[in-house]
Amino acid sequence: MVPIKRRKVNCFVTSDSSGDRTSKFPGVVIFLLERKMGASRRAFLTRLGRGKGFNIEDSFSCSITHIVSENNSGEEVRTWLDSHTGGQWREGGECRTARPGSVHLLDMVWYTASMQAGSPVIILDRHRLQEREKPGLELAVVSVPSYACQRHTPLLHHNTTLTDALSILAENAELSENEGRGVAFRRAAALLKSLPQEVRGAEQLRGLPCLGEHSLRVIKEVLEDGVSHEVETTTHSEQFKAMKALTGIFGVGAKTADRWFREGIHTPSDLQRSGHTLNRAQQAGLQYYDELNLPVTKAEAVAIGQIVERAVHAVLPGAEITLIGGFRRGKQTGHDVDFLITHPDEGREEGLMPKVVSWLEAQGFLLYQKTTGNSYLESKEGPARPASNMDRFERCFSIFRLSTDNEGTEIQTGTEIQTGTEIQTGTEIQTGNGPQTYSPTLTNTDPHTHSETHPHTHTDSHPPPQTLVVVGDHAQKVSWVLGHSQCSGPRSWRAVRVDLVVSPYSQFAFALLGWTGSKLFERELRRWAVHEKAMTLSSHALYDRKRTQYLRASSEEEIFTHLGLEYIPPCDRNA
Ligand code: 8GT
Ligand code: MN
Repeated sequence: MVPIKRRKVNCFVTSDSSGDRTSKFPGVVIFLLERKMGASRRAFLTRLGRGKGFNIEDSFSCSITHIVSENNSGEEVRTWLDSHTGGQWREGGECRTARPGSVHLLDMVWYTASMQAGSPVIILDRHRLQEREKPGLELAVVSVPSYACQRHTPLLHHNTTLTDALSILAENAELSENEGRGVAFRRAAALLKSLPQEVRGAEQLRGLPCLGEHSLRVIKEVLEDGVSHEVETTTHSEQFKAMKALTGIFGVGAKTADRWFREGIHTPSDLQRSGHTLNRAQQAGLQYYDELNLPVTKAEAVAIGQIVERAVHAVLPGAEITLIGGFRRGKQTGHDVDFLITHPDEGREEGLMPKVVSWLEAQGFLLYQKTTGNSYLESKEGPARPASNMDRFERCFSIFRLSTDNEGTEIQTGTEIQTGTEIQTGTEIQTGNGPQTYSPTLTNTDPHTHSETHPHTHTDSHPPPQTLVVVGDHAQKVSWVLGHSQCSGPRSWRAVRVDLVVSPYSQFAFALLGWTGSKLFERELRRWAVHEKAMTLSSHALYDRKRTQYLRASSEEEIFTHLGLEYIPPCDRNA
């Protein structure tokens, strides 16, 4: 510990000494620390900065906002300042009390970048002075387990700049159908999301699993330069932009989008003009393109949950409905809403989906739906690996018509949807813009408007559609988006993608685990099961290949136990 000397030295001036020098950048008052820099280099850098209109002070004073040093750690600079200003530079010192706000302790890289830019650049993490590596940091890092399903991965984490960069490369690889490469980037990103602190230097990554050569290169580039050249090139590439836009159409996968791209189709409008024959899903995807690319809020998810609940209970009282997918992991928005439906009396759930769909269609809640039947059968050999990750539950891919109107008669269902994350209906839901009150209301809407916008699933014999209503800022945003879409004008409802899955009660825990995500977390669970436990995990069952038997479970916790894993709650599965 360096004793803090309560003395003023001649380089510390308490008055604002910057007043007599004009600056192009008010609010930025720089002090170059001579320590390790040397007097002549300091003089040169001072002249350079002043020549570009920067305010650079010769002595330290209360007006200093940016302290720049070279080859010093944060600790060294703080020690120097403590001993030369008697602690006055610190927040809480007299100096700072007179002029609140903390001083930026910066490395020379910030100064040289600002000189190059001709103005003070935004302070990035790599511009700040590095702290000396704390003992134990690497130890903590080395103990990070290598499977994402062994780690806690919260929604909010410390390394978003790095994970955003890696996610773009993952997305690009997936759009190019390079699955292996996509997974490698996703694993690297997932590892960074699970770290308890921000990564400031590549040396902190020593000994960490999941970081391949390519990912490491990108991470280092972002740490050093703030951006990655490859990520920049990707985001600006015509192909990436087109592939994103085209796969953003519901019903369009990477293969189809790539074929269209090669034909010169880059946007949904190009596709519309092309005269291509589209299947029913793609037609709906194109028709509701803007809305389906607008995030679904939690409030909207809850409102849809109420509709689903009414539909399910109308045809099978006692059935249980659970909100799954990203919303169960605590996400505030999603690209769709996923529900899992079951009934405690095994067998009662059979054939449920067509009845639920009929009810929803009759009430005018569906703009599109495609239902697939249950094709799962346990075999002696164990669950066969499906050709894709698709499971074989009774499932309905749909597009709901959710009212954003403010009028109507309020209804109370008095029941709750199970979410696992305790999202309750009828409660205040916090959004970025303050509390959003949910008042689901039942309204009759104009059947004419409806049949015009949806030619596929409705006939004139249907009664006027009814919709639940979402009230709040989002409703305005929807209207705005629609006002700029190909629709004839703003309207009082939006389209939302909804997935419904029906599971037999005995498979419910597996379905719940399999459908909660994230996709990478699920992939890692299955990889762990196969490679570490000689088991096969699916959304239907867990099969022990050594004991040649299925392992039953009635909760997610039991499945984690069978797999020899610590239980990870849904909010920590955001890998
Ligand atoms: P979102 O906010 O973008 O909607 O995020 P999400 O809810 O996490 O993603 P999603 O694409 O809606 O998928 C929800 C979960 O369901 C994911 O964990 C995904 O792995 C899983 N899932 C599918 N399709 C299938 C499937 O066919 N079978 C199983 N078992 N899981 C699936 O998306
Ligand atoms: Mn989802």
